[in-house]
Amino acid sequence: MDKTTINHSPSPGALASDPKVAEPVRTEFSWAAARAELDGLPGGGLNIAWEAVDRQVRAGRGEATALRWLGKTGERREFSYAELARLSDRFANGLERLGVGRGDRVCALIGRVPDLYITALGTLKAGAVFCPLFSAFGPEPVRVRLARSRARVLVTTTLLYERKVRAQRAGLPDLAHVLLADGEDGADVRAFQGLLDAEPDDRAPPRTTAEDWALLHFTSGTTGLPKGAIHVHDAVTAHRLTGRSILDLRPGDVFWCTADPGWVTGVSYGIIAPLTNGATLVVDEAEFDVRRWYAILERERVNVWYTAPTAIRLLMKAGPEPARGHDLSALRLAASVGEPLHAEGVLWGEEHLGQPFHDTWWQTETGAIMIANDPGHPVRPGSMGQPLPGIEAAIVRRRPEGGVEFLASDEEGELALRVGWPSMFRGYLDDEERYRACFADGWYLSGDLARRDADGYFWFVGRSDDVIKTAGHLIGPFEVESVLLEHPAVAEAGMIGKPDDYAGQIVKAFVALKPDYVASDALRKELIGFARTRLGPAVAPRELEFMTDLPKTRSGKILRRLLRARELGLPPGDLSTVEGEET
Ligand code: 6R9
Repeated sequence: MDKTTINHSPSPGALASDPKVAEPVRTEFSWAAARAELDGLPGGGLNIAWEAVDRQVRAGRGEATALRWLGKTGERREFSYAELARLSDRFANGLERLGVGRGDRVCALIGRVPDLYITALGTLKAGAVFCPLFSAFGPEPVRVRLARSRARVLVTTTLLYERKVRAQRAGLPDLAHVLLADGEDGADVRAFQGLLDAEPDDRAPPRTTAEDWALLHFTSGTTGLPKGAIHVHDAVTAHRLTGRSILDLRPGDVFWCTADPGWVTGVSYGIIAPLTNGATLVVDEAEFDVRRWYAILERERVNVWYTAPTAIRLLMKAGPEPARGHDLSALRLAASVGEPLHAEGVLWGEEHLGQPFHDTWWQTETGAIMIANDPGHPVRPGSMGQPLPGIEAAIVRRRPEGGVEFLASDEEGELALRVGWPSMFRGYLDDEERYRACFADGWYLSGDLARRDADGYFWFVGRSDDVIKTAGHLIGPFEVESVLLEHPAVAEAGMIGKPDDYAGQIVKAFVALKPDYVASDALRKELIGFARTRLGPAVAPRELEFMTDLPKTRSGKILRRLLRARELGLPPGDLSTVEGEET
């Protein structure tokens, strides 16, 4: 069967005619077999960075290009697997000399530049924990994450340090070392390059075990501060496998993942999956730009492309003209993640890029792709696809007395996964209670609402909580609302996701003012500006509306559900349930 064929009809009959589709092959799968395909460390144990680069060098692929970096202003730099192995060894040596090792957190607050990749791999080799911070975060999200992770090292640039960290350094007692990618040694900082230069090229193999902590990814929930999801080195088993089986990555492939490594996709699939599969990683330092993106796809002869619905919608908005005239014949597979991908986007890919987008579903907590339109089956446009081999997914309802109840085909409920895959998060840092609340009866409860059709395909319905996805970034209401509440004019603040044609949702805030303040356009602008300075443009509200009072429960909790209903012009619903809503 042609793997790019789109099955336009979601009727069971259309699939039943194809035995490969009706009977997904998942019986022969075992995680132990997937793990056995990895190299492992010479003395036993497992290490993500070793599997990503040293494994390729040992397999005779040291001269192959691991990383092809495209600078904002046209520079190009290539790093072979052997070079990345050497540079990450040096960084690991440097960390060791600074006394940083097993379990210590190393944060990176830096754009898409080669030093970021060296930092990630070197940190993992040193047995420390790599924690990426999105470089477009403002000072407040950066401070919260540095403090919560108890970071010992921060790799950043002079500009980002001056703007977002320096003034708060006194409040970060654990932060012993700040390494500047573009800076000199100074009173409270060091030059990243200087640290590398002082170290030898080689190093004994890492000594990590499969269950040692490797990655810390902050993610947001409805309440409270961001949660640090902990992943272990064994996650590489799932990264490598899904890179091959879902993204179809083969040695020598040119792969472009457009996600920023400040978020989970940019690490799992922007670093680990492609390198462990021997692909060449294309990294573009610049932000989204329609013409630039088509030019990259063509010029770099990208074989496999992993991007997101916001970008796909922006390409669609630009129309077919910019795509025309580009030779995209190298493109073998296009895939999408992070937000709902509608059928139109899938079909548009087929028509204008020559490949349909394969939707994939996963989360920070799952660490790797769990549900997908895999390359071996026709895409079912609009559906997230089917659970991967080794993954058991179900649609459930939480029973009030505890435990879960399984729902029938086509019923909407919470998407749940049976625990036990290697890239499952092992905890939320310092928050055992929130971690435990994610599980019931041996199932991980995702917080997403979905349904499964009679053929076993999953369809996204929405979120069961108040987090929002804007341009693919997951934002928690608490972080935004608490910053607004710091402004002297603000008495109450509530945040919702407002539907948007391109970003999926935008952050919209509702604000009630303190008695002495009067709502005005100038004050609205001031509040948005205040939030942007503190939170950064990716997180701050794009819209802000004044209200006399925000809807609240009897205990005083803001009812964002009613703010959403108001925004969409929907009836507020049954107020008796609202009154009882205390969670
Ligand atoms: C990888 C990543 C996770 C949330 C997830 C869901 C949404 C992800 C999706 C999707 C619809 C898809 N999401 N993939 N929604 N269709 N194919 O994005 O991780 O940032 O933790 O976000 O993103 O709501 O729960 P993360």
